[in-house]
Amino acid sequence: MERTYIMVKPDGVERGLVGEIIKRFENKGFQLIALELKTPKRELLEQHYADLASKPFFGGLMKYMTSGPVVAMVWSGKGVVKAGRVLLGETNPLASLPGTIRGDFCIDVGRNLCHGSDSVDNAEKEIALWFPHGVVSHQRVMEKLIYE
Ligand code: YYY
Ligand code: MG
Repeated sequence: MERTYIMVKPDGVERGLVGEIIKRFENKGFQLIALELKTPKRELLEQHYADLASKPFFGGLMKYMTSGPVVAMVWSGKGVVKAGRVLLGETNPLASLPGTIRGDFCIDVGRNLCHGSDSVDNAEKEIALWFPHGVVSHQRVMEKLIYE
């Protein structure tokens, strides 16, 4: 089954929106297969955001992302990478539709509450980075109620 890496950023944890974000993925029918509250070191975040290292906002992004604990999660399900990005909304919250997490709960791009992998390949890389000891999933009893 497809997997994605979803992270509640420090502002989302601080604002008490962890449950709200989890609820949206649960309501959709996706399965939570790993979760950890972590205070990541800058080195881990530099690896996670390696493709953005040359961007002018990179310093601010590192400061934001190391400002407090994050909630690291792995979710699984059919099409979960793309659908997870739809649940999150656009990178810029002001361009995100109401009904999405960023559309409903935030304004600035540098305080956009949550992260979601942008491709299946990157999802697997991010899962390996954030959960180096691996992730085990179990077969849900209710699977037949979600998938035809
Ligand atoms: O995948 P996503 O989080 O939607 O956007 P990315 O282009 O990967 O950028 C990662 C992260 O960087 C974004 O969530 C906020 C921050 N950022 C920023 O602060 N300013 C920008 N102009 C673009 C991105
Ligand atoms: Mg991204």
